[in-house]
Amino acid sequence: MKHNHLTRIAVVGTGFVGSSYAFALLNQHLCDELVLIDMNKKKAKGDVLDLSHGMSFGSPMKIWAGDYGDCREADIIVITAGANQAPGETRLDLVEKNLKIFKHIVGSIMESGFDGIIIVATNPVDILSYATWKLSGLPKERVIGSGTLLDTSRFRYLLGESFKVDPRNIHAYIMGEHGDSEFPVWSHVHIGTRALSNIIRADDTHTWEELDNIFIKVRDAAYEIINLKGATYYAIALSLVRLTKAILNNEHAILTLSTLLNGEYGMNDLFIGTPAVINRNGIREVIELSLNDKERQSFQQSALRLKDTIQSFIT
Ligand code: 6V0
Repeated sequence: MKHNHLTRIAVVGTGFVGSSYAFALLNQHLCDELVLIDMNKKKAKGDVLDLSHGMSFGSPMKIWAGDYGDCREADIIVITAGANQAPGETRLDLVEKNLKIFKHIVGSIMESGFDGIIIVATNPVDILSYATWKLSGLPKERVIGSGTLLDTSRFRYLLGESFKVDPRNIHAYIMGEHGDSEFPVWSHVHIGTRALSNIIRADDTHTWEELDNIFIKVRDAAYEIINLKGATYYAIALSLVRLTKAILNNEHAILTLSTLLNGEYGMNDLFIGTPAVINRNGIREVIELSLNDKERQSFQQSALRLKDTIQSFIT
């Protein structure tokens, strides 16, 4: 990554998610330059005007509606372009449509001479992150899928509500596919400093049935929100800002992201959601949690589902 220059972020796809991310960036001084790229250039131009008019209240930055040539100088490119889930459609249903779009987008990004970090948010995010890694030829640590970052945040929020503790003091992870086969790592949940299993043993105000329902709410949250208002975008935008911050500030933060497994958890050649350490170079390392038998089985099933899709559509 380049140093001593203006920090540039490019967003490809300024729909609900891309424009919400741009808005959230404006509220935190994370970059000097923000380029919005969309095949619907009118939409990108409209967003640039609308965002720029709030600049005197947000953080100063240069924003413009650009094209792929502007990716060359970018530190981070966030891809949120593509079709989103229609009511009743699973994330995997989107594969074919979005793979086609990604061939064009990633090809154009790399033609610009881009040499930074790509963050992928478009669904199905694990499959499209793998495709981006293959299509770009970038090192694995510099292609990052948003993975189960949002699901983990939903999980922490709901656990926080249930235990009446600030979600930022809940340590809990959702792993696996960002989708129907994801799973909660109950064996590593800590409410503040106390292990969940100890709390349940000592206290009869919480039951496993209630906790299972919390996970079901997390897993099915996107369906619920899409049924209510057609799309989900604010929380994913904040998740992407959190990840951007961890990279640009060289935080070595632990976030649950979709990354290439290379022997970790006994798995190879797929992108899947796992806790990982993030710094200015991208993924520093995958954290291998010691999973119990049930969790290991869930992880394997989730991985198999992704592998099947990769084999059918990519290899
Ligand atoms: P949207 O509002 O339809 O925006 C998509 C944008 O992409 C539109 O502005 C299109 O014009 C643009 N676009 C389409 N094709 C191209 C192309 N070839 N080149 C450039 N731009 C193009 O969708 P929305 O913003 O709601 O969702 C975007 C993606 O994010 C979808 O795949 C969602 O499923 C996904 N999400 C991912 C989440 C996650 O946790 N990873 C969460 C929510 C949504």
